[in-house]
Amino acid sequence: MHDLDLTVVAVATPPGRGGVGCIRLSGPDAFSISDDLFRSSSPGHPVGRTTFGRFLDRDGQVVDHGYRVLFREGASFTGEPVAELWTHGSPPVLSALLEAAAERGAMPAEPGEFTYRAMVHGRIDLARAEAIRDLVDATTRYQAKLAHAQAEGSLSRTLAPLEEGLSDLIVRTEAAVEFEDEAETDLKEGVLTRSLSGLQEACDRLIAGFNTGRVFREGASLVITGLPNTGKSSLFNRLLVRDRAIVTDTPGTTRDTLEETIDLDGVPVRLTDTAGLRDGAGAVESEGVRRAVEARDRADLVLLVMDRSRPLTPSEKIGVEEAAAAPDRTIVVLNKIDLPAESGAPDPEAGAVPVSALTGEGCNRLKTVIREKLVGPAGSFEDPLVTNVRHAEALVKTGQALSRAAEATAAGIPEDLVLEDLREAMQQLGSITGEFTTEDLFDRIFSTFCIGK
Ligand SMILES: Nc1nc2c(ncn2[C@@H]2O[C@H](COP(=O)(O)OP(=O)(O)OP(=O)(O)O)[C@@H](O)[C@H]2O)c(=O)[nH]1
Ligand SMILES: [Mg+2]
Repeated sequence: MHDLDLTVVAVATPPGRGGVGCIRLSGPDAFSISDDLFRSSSPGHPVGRTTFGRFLDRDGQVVDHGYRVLFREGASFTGEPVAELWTHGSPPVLSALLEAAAERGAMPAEPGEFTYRAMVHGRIDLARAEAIRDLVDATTRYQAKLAHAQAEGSLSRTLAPLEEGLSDLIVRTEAAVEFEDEAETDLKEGVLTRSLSGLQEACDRLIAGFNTGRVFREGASLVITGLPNTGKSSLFNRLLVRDRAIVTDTPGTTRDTLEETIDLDGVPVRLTDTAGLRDGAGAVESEGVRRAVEARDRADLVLLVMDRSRPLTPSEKIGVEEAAAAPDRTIVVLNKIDLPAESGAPDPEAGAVPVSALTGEGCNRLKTVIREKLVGPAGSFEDPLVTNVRHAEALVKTGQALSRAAEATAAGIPEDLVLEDLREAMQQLGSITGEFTTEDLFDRIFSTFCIGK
């Protein structure tokens, strides 16, 4: 990140062409640099409203017309003086203005530099900054909703009383250690234990919500597997609502794995179609089978597809038993229910989902079952507050330090040693909002942002 005395510039709209494009300047010279790039009949620096005018390149030639919006120091996203230039979304116009701004001393902003500056100037904390990145990166509406709530401070507000409670406990323990003989500072029997268990419970609740939160944020992988010709590719196409995979009546049609993402009511699901599992196939198909097994073993959830119209093979019967033993990871799908069942064909087992990939019958129920396996029944969970792995890891470490402190207290270990664990817990909790964070971590986090944000 640049020195805050420097003014930075970037295109804030996505790369490519569009109706409008925006150049954003932030820093002490944002207004004056933008003056050199903009001609208008309205004089001065009217803040907070749009002014129409013409935009000039480095040689003073008009390149476009549009609007300038100025934000005063303390009243902008970054907290610094900001100038936004709204042009047509034309790449040559935007690059001419970037060049003109650079000529007048603006530095090209690094990824996430505007958000970084907003954080340094106290406009937002680190957790909210990361949520803004997640909002920009969201691929489903639900992801966007969760990220927006966090960008507005839902997580930071929840953590604030925990931080306060912990800090209060540290101060009181410090006083008890420092003034050992004074009755006033003595920690009453059980106070430390009770406070610690309250804090621990709050951490545990947040971590529990994370498991659901992570699926919404990062998505889940779903692999379709089964014997050749059971209708895996037909089901893949049906879930995708598009003829993506080749379907024929020749067993062994699919060779390589195929991957596409679908949005299951807000849950991004990476769907993989695989080669039918069988021994003794040729070299190409055998490689497909190897990849299929690898994909299946890595998946969050497996759809084990069987042809319901004919008897199950011995290996399918084993598959059904294995699925029953791991119901969280496998859904048995009995396909081709539109066909009459041969004698010996399986009865729909408990937990198995009957469908017809050909007609679509049962596919909506299958989607509901998939979603429930991944995030639980609709309405069974509250919107998770923690969706970010970094935050969850910090909470786990906070919880561990708190439980070490509780164990030490229970074992009658002197309070000055308990203090070390309490301070560690505070350090971990504070790293979420950025209160205790190193420059190095900031660099790592902000490098995952896009330029212009
Ligand atoms: N009647 C009926 N036929 C189906 C259904 N699903 C698939 N089929 C047919 O079954 C045959 C095999 O379908 P695919 O989707 O290619 O099967 P697959 O499991 O991907 O096969 P491989 O790629 O060879 O492993 C095709 O002729 C499909 O039209 C279904 O629900 N009902
Ligand atoms: Mg196939």
